[in-house]
Amino acid sequence: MKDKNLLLHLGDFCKKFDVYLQLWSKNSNFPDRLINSISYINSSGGKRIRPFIVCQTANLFGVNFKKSIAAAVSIEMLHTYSLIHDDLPSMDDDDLRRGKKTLHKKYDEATAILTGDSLLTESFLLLAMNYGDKNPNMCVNLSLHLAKSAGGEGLVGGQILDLYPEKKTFKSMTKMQFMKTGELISCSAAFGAILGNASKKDYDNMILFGDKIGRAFQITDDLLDLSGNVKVLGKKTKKDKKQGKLTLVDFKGVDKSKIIAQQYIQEAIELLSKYGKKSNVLVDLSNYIINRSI
Ligand code: GRG
Repeated sequence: MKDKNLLLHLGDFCKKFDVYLQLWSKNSNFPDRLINSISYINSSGGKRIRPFIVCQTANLFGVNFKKSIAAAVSIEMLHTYSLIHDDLPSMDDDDLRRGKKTLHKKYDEATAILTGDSLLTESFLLLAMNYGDKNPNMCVNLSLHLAKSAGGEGLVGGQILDLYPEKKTFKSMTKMQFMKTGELISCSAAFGAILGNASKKDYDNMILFGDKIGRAFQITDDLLDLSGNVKVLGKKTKKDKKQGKLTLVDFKGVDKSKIIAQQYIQEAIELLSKYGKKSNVLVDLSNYIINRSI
């Protein structure tokens, strides 16, 4: 029942959010081909979990949608770039994403690379344009956090380790997965604290909250890859096995992996308890992260 409420809430958010995403991820000075490729990828669906986390965590600190939306769009643009590049032939080589053709299949490889490059670059421009004048300190903090989560210590580093593992141990696998998936989810929660000028304690709390749900998100992703439905998921399944990639499930088994994900979510929910009723939506979102089928 709570999942149903959350999905209604998330659905309403997506409707409002997508208007800004379409508006801010491109402009009329871009070449038509780029405008079209960005429009295509933006309208291909996506759960919008990261921007939802930004706006909901910002709300904990009294920040409204109007002030948090640019940061939320910035994170989603960066996330979209990472999906486009991950699908490329030189990386995961996928032809299906969100139930539609991947960008390089719809257009070509060069267009897909450049569309990703544009979204990555413009995500930082968006932060500068929306927060730079009004609050330079906040803008620096948002940019710093996003750059660290997206660069060699985060997404890009995680992707390198995924393609070229240094070791095949449990520790290195979990580290790689957190860099690839967890860092940006944790950054989304940190954004809420930064936007709300939260105390250091609350900032650390949000990072930890994001860390826990990020880990649970990845485990659920691995479980869905194993047993999910291609039509529902909108992407190919059983890829980890085919590509010889190790996941938590290989080390712990399906049942134990589900228990571990559940434990992370329990710990995440405990971190929200100090915010009272204001955090109800985030509690529901945390539960949804492990119950989702897409
Ligand atoms: C290319 C720098 C670079 C990084 C790629 C995104 C990524 C790193 C890899 C994608 C592979 C993958 C399936 C990772 C698992 C977690 C993940 C990021 C899933 C996709 O996120 P969702 O489920 O996607 O939020 P939607 O489509 O809902 O936006």
